[in-house]
Parts: sequence; structure tokens; C-alpha cells
Amino acid sequence: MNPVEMQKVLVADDDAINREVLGELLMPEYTVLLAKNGAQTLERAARHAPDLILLDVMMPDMDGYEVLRRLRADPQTAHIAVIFISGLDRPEDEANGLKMGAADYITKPFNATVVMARVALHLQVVRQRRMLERLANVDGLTELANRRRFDEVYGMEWQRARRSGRPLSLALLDIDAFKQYNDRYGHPAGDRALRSVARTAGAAMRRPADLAARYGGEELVLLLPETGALDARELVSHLRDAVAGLAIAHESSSVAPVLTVSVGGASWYPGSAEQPAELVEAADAELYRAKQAGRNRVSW
Ligand code: GH3
Ligand code: MG
Ligand code: MG
Ligand code: MG
Repeated sequence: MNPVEMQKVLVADDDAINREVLGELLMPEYTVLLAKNGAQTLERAARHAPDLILLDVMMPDMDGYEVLRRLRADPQTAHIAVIFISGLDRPEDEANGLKMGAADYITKPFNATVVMARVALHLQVVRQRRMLERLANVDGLTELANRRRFDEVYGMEWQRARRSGRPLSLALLDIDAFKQYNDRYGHPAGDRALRSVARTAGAAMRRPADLAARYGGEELVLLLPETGALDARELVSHLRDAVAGLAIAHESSSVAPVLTVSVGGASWYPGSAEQPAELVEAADAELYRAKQAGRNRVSW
């Protein structure tokens, strides 16, 4: 398998021999990371986002239970699968570890074949979970976040803006004369054009929290947390330019000989008693205005 596709396993054990034996065992099939104590485990988990952690329970600085608790408390590491590997071999130790949220519990001395089989099993589960998450959150055509994901993120960002008091901007983008585009060039070409616009929108996002999603049909929505009207409008204007700059021929458009988009945006400055739906309505009203004013423009 290509090394960049190899799944990552973090082996956390205070005993150097254990680390080495487990590392050697896993090395041929996985990218192996090592940690010799609890603090290092947390640091490497956050930095390298391993797919699975083989976690020793008894470590001097911080035991495995505490490490697991802290992993779960940090959103960045909360979903990493953990297998406890421990000399504590009473049934209640095992039951306790599983109750804490470990995917599995392996007792020492371990059997190499069994360790490999269990690691493979849990990495398979991780792969399947990723696939499900993708199916649930990503639009198949454009590969942008889908409407379901947007609704979820929008709700969270709205709350975050309310707490922080920082503005939240939202824009709706709609392709101009897209019906004519399909009529003239065919639906498959329309799909390709939509994908190009989506890719351009995705690339225009500047911060990790910025989100471009497919709102429906040939409409995209852009969510820009901690961004006021001035900055949001500038970003969106660049995006409008960038789409026209793709120079996708559109001979049937009355707007321009190339594919263009209209964008309507609105910004919320927390403090007013507005509701999330009102910001979308305001952006939609601006989009209507951009269309009325001749298309291929931004209205805010
Ligand atoms: P305008 O927005 O400038 O007012 O005109 P329009 O022709 O783009 O009108 P509208 O936005 O109402 O039309 C949307 C068109 O987009 C109709 C539909 O066939 C097309 N469309 C929506 N989703 C897709 C898609 O996934 N693929 C393709 N090829 N076409 C799509
Ligand atoms: Mg130990
Ligand atoms: Mg539309
Ligand atoms: Mg349109």
C-alpha cells in the first residue's frame, strides 16, 4: 500500500521493550508513532491524528484511563479509536476499560497474531465510520459540504457568534442563466461547470472555520464566521471575479459570453434578537437584488 494511504497507529507505553515489540509488529502494515508517557500520547494524538491508539493502562505520569478521558474531552481527538493494552487482566479491569469508551482491551502478555487481528478489525471500523461520515456530510457531485452539514455547522456557528459577540456573514451564490447553459451544452457539461464553480468557491475560503456548501441545485452557501460585512463582501467579490475568470464559455447567456454567478450576502452582528433563518432570508433578498440589477454581481 502507498505510505500516504497507510493508516496511523500510535503505540503508547512507558516500557521501551513493549513499544519496540509492538512497533516492529505493526510497522510493515501501518505508519507507527510512539509515545512513552501520557503527556506525549496526548501531544502526538493532537498533532498527528492517528487512526488508532494502542494505550498502555499503567504509566507513571498519567494512567491510560486519564489519557483516554482527556482525549475524549478534546474535540480534536475525541473520536480516535483506543485499544487498551494492559497487564491488569481481571475481568473487571477489562469491563471497566470498555465502559470508559475503549474500542477493545488486550491483556499482557499479548499474542502478536491476536494484536494484529484486533488492530486490523478496529481500523476497518474506523474506515467504515469515515465513509459513513462522508456520505452523510459531503455532496457527491460538488464534493462540498452538503445541505445537512451546512445546517449543522450553521447552528453551531450561530451559537458561537452569540457567545463571542463576533459577526457572522453568510452569502448565497447562484449561477446565472444555468438553465440555458444546460439547454445549450447538455446536463453533463452543466454538472462539470457546477463542479468547477464549487471548486472555486471551496478554494476561496480563507480560514478553517469558513465553509462553502451546496445549498441546493446550482446554489451554494458560504458561511464566514468572525467576519464582518466589509471583509465578507470583499472575499465574495473576489470569488465572483474568479468564477468569471474560469472563462467557461456560455454563448446562450444574456449576461456575458462566459459562465457567471450572482451573490447575495448578509452579516449578523450579535446583540440584535435575530434568528438564524432571518440571516438566510436577508442573503436571499440580496441575491434577488443582484439578479434584478443585471446578474454577475454581488449585493450585500
Ligand atoms: P438565473 O439564476 O440567472 O435567474 O437563471 P437560471 O437559469 O440559473 O435559473 P435558476 O437558478 O432558477 O435555475 C436553476 C437551473 O439549474 C435549473 C436546473 O436545471 C439547473 N440545475 C440545478 N441543479 C443542477 C445540477 O446539479 N446539475 C445541472 N447540470 N443543472 C442543475
Ligand atoms: Mg506501563
Ligand atoms: Mg437557482
Ligand atoms: Mg441560477
